[in-house]
Amino acid sequence: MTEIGPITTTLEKESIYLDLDVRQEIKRLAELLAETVPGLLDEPHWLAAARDLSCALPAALRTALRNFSANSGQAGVIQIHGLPVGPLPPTPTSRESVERWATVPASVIVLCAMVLGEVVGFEGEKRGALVHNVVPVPGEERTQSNAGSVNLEMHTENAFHPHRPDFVALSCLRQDLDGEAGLRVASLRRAIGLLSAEQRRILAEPRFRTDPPPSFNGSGTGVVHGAISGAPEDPDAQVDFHATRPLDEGAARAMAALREALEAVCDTVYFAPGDLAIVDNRVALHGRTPFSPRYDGHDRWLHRVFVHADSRRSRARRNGGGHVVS
Ligand SMILES: O=C(O)CCC(=O)C(=O)O
Ligand SMILES: [Fe+2]
Repeated sequence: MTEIGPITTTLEKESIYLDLDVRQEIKRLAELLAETVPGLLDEPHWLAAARDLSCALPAALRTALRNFSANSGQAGVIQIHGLPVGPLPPTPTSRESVERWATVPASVIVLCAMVLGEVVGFEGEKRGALVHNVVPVPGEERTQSNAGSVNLEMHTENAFHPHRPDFVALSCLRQDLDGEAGLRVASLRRAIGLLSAEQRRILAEPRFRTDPPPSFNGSGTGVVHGAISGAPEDPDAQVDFHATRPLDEGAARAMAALREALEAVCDTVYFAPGDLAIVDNRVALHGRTPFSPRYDGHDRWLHRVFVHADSRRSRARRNGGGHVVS
């Protein structure tokens, strides 16, 4: 049986370094999937093949992902290093960029995501595509979207949505040349102990409102909700520091304290090509540092995939039982 390198479960983060033979096996499976008819990521037949092949991933990788899905740990994020990328075209620069073709890197992220559950897209976001390109877009620099390059505020992904992703997978195809762009991740599991009982009580009350982000092109409606919910000692988070508004002064103070606590425990991930980070969107928030795109074909390029751990829950919002949530 193949082995993988050290699994470090430090308080910092969980990082997995793949051995050469494991990497070769993943590459073989990704190439096989990339060649699977019709070679289109959003097709049910291709997705079925991806699901089957994800079961054939090297056991050590599957084990790490399966354990992460059961308990994402204090950090709420896992990093896997050394995945295949292959030759790349220039980094796209268009708005709403998505991957529709089953390339090797798109196949890799879908294979890993399928171990955690079902991949999903949102009708109001990038036309429901399952694999998104996270790239800087000219003219979008100052937007609070993943096409921007100013500081991207910490957020629960699609915080307004009742079926927001359970996991957000981000893989790196190309890193930014200046090494400035970092994925920021802050776990509520680490931050919760920094808040008073009174702050936690307020945060759990429906005193916050979140509207859909700009990427949803104005579709969807806002919701009033608690910023934290569930087990008091290990709550879920539902907050976007750009899109969520406190509805009264007490809520504003509690939200500011939450922000400070999350900042105090925040970690920054600087990707290299072949790195994959998976954020547990229930317990960790993420954002991005500012950086300086050049739009010369060599800019930072990530793929992004959303996962539902239990896709049955969103069935009423998935037309025809497909992978796109309304
Ligand atoms: O660019 C990044 O590192 C993360 C951007 C982001 O929040 C996202 O794509 O969901
Ligand atoms: Fe995000």
